[in-house]
Amino acid sequence: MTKSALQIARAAYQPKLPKALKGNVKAVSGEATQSVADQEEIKKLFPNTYGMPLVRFEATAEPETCPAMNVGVILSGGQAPGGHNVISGLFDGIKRIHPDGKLYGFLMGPGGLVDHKYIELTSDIIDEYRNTGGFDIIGSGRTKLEKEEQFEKGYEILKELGIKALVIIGGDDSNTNACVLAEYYAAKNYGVQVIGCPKTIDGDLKNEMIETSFGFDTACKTYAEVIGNIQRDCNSARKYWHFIKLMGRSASHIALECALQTQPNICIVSEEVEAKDLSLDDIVTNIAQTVADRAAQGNNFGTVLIPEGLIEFIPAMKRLIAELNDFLAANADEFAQVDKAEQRNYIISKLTPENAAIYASLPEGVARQLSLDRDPHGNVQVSLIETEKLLSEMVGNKLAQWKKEGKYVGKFAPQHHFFGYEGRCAAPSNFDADYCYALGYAASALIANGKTGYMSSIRNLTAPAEEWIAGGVPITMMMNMERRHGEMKPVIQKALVKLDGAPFKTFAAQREQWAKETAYVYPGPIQYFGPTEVCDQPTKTLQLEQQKG
Ligand code: FBP
Repeated sequence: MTKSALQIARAAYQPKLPKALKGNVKAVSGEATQSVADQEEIKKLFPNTYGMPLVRFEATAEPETCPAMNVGVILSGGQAPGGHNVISGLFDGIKRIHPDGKLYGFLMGPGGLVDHKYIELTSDIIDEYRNTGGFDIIGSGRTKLEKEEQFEKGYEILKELGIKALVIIGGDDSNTNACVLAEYYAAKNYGVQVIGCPKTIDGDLKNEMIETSFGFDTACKTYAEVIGNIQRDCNSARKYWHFIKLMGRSASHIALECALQTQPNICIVSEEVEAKDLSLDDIVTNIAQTVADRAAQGNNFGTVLIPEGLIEFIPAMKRLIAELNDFLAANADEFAQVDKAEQRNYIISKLTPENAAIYASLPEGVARQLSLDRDPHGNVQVSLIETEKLLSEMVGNKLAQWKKEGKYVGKFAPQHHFFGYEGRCAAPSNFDADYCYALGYAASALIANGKTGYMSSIRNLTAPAEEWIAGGVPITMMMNMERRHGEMKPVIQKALVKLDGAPFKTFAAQREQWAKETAYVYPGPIQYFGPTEVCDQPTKTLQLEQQKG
């Protein structure tokens, strides 16, 4: 395989580990935990894994006596930079505990466990993937592990391979499933532990104990580089308005982080749209006003960042989507029989009058996108909705109207972008390379200490890696009850942007200035070698949340 010069140099990078994981490790238990909400219901659903204590690792001089352990690993859901380092950290951790330990990778996501598709990950394979982006070492998939028969099929192969523990690297939904599986195996006394790892570029799997999900750092830096490049182009030619949609599912963390890094003219934050009960027309009017104000100063150019989940946060649209989600979950088969040309009318005839009216008023393309297949977790696939085009079209119409009324003089030429896949497999930044390696290493220590139903946790992330705190958090601690597929289910609470949090407040304090002036910042590409202030900085979000921004 031909490798780039960076790939070759990067293969030799040795990720930094927290002090506590550098030698022999001792697990120290903290206080018992409880779920963030709905304690009684969650406790009833997870009798074997509820209320376990937090675990923190400490360095010790005492020898560890864990025998060789066989471990299985699964990559679940969307790619996120650093996944290969979680696996290499896990591998190195298993081998440190006992050189005869083995790591098996289940192929193409959770489906590999159910279908018994796996490979043994040897040191030759692992060495090929150290510090690289992507999930291609074993592939990923979105099969949802939720049925007893899947758990049993999985157990068959785990037993056959003598696997003591399974590590599931995934987002909130996959870690919820990891917890359900841990509970199931514990209830059945199967002797298989299940450990989760917090993955997702979206940044929405975080809480008091999980400071950030891996991949967010690299993905945001990759998008911010390209947004910076667009802004420099924009400020050079001075003739385009760039509408840039950013991945992130429901949460706006990616858009907000990119805004903090690049200072665009406009950044929409879905969580604010919802809190202020803004309509689609309000959003369009706000953008058009900024375009008009800048045009009045002779600036017919600018940038608008749009989080991909925006549509779901416009309250009227949210009500419509919630009804559509429930309706399509309950009537999937009937809907599949409806002729494509008739689907729009069919949906209109089935919705409540308020939602039917909104659905009918949407441009054809957007209406169609809203009724497309859900992902296996029952979510609308927001990345398929072309909000950047919807908004620019509506802004263009409004400006044309204002022009007629003599309220606007200027030129409006939009360009559209969607950044998502461009960043999900980037070579992990030093931060993600170190963080992921430590997460994998900590997962091996959790397994050696007999833990199940825990998520690997590395904290104190704005300090140098040496001082990071390694441990584990019971997954039930992060859970609450939410409506999914029309039913109340225990799930890990999604972390949306907090409007009273430092990242949003810092943005809100400066955005008027960014709208009027051209205050662009050009972050440039991720640097892997060089001075620490260029190479090792965590995201602005993390720095501001920990008050170091
Ligand atoms: P995860 O929650 O699985 O990490 O998803 C990340 C993500 O990139 C989202 O930002 C995006 O909405 C979605 O995956 C796209 O899904 P797909 O990879 O199936 O196109």
